[in-house]
Amino acid sequence: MFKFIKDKITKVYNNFTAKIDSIFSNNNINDKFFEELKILLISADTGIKTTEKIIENLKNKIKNKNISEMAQVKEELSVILQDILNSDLNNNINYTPKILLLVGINGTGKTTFAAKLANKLKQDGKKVLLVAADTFRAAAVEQLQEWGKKIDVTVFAPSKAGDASGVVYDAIIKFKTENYDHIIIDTAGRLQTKVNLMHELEKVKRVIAKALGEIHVNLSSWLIIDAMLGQNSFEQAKIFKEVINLDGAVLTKLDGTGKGGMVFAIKSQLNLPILYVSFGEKLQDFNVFDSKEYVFGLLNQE
Ligand SMILES: Nc1nc2c(ncn2[C@@H]2O[C@H](COP(=O)(O)OP(=O)(O)OP(=O)(O)O)[C@@H](O)[C@H]2O)c(=O)[nH]1
Ligand SMILES: [Mg+2]
Repeated sequence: MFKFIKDKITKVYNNFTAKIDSIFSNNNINDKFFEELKILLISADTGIKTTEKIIENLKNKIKNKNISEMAQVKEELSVILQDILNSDLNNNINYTPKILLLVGINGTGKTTFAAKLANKLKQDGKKVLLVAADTFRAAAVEQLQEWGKKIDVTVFAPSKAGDASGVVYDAIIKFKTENYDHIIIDTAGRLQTKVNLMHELEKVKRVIAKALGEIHVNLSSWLIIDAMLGQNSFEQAKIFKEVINLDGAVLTKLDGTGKGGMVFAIKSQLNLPILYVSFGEKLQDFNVFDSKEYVFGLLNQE
C-alpha cells in the first residue's frame, strides 16, 4: 500500500522530502536549523500553532535525550509527527460505516469520493446504496447517477427539486427494507457561513435517526477537505464540526498540491482523524490514510 500511495502523491513527497533532506544535510542542531524547519512546516500548510508545537517538542526531546546526531533528530521528528496523527485516536474508527454522510464546501470532491468508496464496497461484495441528497442541482444528481451506472451501484435520487431531508428519509427507509449493507449520502456543497444550509445538515441528521426508528445503526459524518485550499479549510471545518459533530475527515486532491502539512493541522487543530486520502479523479485514486506510511514518505525514511 505504501508504494502505491507514494507513487501517486509524489508531488507532495518530492517537494517536502527534497527540502527536508537539504535542511538536515546542511545544518547542525542550531537555531538556523530550527528556523528552516519551522519555515518548511509552515509553508507546507502545517499551520503556525501546530508547527510551534512540533518545534518545541523536538527541542525538548533533543535536550532530554542528549541527542547530537542529525539522523537521530530526524527519527525524533518522525515520532512527533506520527504521535500528532495518532493521538487520542478512537480505536473504534470505522472506515466502512453502514450509514455515511459526506459533507463539505463546494467542489471539494464529495461526489467523487462517494463513488470511489461505493465502488470499493461493491467490489468487496457489499450491497451499497448511493443517495443524491443534492436536491437543488439537477447536474449534481446526474453526476452521481453517472457514477452509479459506471460502478453498477443503485443511486437513490429525488424525483423533484426540494428538501434534502425528504430524500434522505425515503432513502433510509429503502436501506432498511431492502437490506442494504451500506448507504452513502452525498450532500450539496455548502459554505459554512450559509446558516440555512448548515441547519439543513442538522435536519438531515435528525431525519436519519427518525427514519431508522428502533434500529440501532451508527451514522458517521465525514468532512471532505480539499488539500489545495490549505489553511482556508480550517474555519470551514470548525463550523461544520460545531454544527454536525464530525467523525472524521477525507483529504482530497493531494495530487494537486506540493504541500503535505495539512494532515497535521487537521488532526491537531480540529482533532479530526483523517480516514482516507484521495489523489486523483479515477476510481482507484484513493486509499485509507496510514499515518506511519505518510510520515515515512514525507521524511524519506526506509
Ligand atoms: N486531481 C484531483 N481531482 C479531484 C479529486 N477528487 C475530486 N476531484 C475533482 O474535483 C472536481 C470536483 O469534484 P466533485 O466530486 O464533483 O466535488 P463535490 O464536493 O461533490 O462538489 P459539489 O457537489 O459541487 O460541492 C471534479 O472535477 C473531480 O474530478 C482528487 O483527489 N484529485
Ligand atoms: Mg457533489
